[in-house]
Amino acid sequence: MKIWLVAAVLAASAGSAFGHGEKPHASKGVDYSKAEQTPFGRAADPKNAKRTVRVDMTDQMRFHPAAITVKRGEVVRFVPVNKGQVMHEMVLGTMDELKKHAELMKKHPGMEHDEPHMAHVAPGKQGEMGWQFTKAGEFFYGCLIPGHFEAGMIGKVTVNP
Ligand SMILES: [Cu+2]
Repeated sequence: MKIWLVAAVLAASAGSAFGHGEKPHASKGVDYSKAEQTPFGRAADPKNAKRTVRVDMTDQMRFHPAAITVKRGEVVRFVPVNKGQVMHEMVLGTMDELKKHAELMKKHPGMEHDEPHMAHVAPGKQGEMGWQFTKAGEFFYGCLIPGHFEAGMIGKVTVNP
C-alpha cells in the first residue's frame, strides 16, 4: 500500500517536472537531482553553471552563435534571445532526435510541449535553460517551429572529452 503511494507521488512529480506544456520554461519547478540522463546529457540547475552562453535567434532562421564548444561535464546556462518577430525555440538533442521531432512538429503544428532541454521564446523575449553535457561528441540545437529547422535553424555543440 505504502509503496504504491510513493510510486504515485513520484510519477506525479516527474510528470510535472518533465511533462508537456505546464511550465513557462525549463528552469522552473524542475528537480534537477532527478533529471534523467539522455544521450546528450542531463538537465542542470542554471545556477550551477560557470558559463552563460547567449544565443540569438533571428527570423533569418539562424542561431548566433551557430556553434559552441564545451568540455564534458560542463554545466552551461543557455540564454536564448528571440530577436525576431515570430516565435522561436531552442531544442537540444542529437541530430536524429531533432530530425524526428521536426517531422512530428510538421504533422502537429499546434503541438505544445516543454521539457528541460527546450526553451520556447516569444518575440523580444529571452529564455533560460541549464544543461550538463555528460557525454563527449557532437550534439545540436534546433528550432523546431515548423519550417525553421528545414530552413537551417540549427546549431552545433561540440563536447570535448
Ligand atoms: Cu525558429
